[in-house]
Amino acid sequence: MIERTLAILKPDCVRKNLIGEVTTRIEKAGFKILALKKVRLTKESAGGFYAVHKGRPFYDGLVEFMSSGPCVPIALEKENAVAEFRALIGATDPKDAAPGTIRKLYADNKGENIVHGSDSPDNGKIEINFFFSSKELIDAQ
Ligand code: IDP
Ligand code: MG
Repeated sequence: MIERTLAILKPDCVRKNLIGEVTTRIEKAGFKILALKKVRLTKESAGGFYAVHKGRPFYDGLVEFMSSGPCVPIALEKENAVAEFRALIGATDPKDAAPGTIRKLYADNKGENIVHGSDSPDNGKIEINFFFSSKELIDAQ
C-alpha cells in the first residue's frame, strides 16, 4: 500500500546544520517528498501537535524543545511509508536505535532525537494536515 507519513526535522537537526544530510538519507531510502517547509512552532502549536503525550513526564520538556527553534516538517509518500520511515529513523532513544539509523547516527538523547515519524497511516494523514494545506501537497510523480 502506498502510504503517507509526516517527518519533522526537529530543532536539534536544524541547529546542527543537518537538514541536507538527513533529507538526503530520506530520499536515498526511496521516499518521495510531497511538501517541505521550515517553520517555528509556538509552545501552543507544539503542545497541540503532541497532545497525545499530555500528562507524560517528558511532555513539558518536549514542548519546550520543539518550540526552541525552527523545524522542518516534510510530507512523505512511499510503499509502507509509516513502518519504513520508522525503520529508517530507529528507536526513540538513540541508545536503543539500530546501527545506521538516523537517530543512532545523529541524535544526542531520547528527547533531542533529530526527527519525528508518524506512528500509523491515520496519524500520518492527521499530522500532514497539521502542517500542510491540500494545495501544498504536490503529487510525488
Ligand atoms: P517517537 O518519536 O519515537 O514516536 P514517542 O513515544 O511518540 O516517540 O514520543 C514523542 C517524542 O517525545 C520523542 O520523539 C521524544 O522527542 C520525546 N520523548 C519520548 N519519550 C521520552 C522520554 O522518556 N524522555 C524524554 N523525551 C521523550
Ligand atoms: Mg510517536
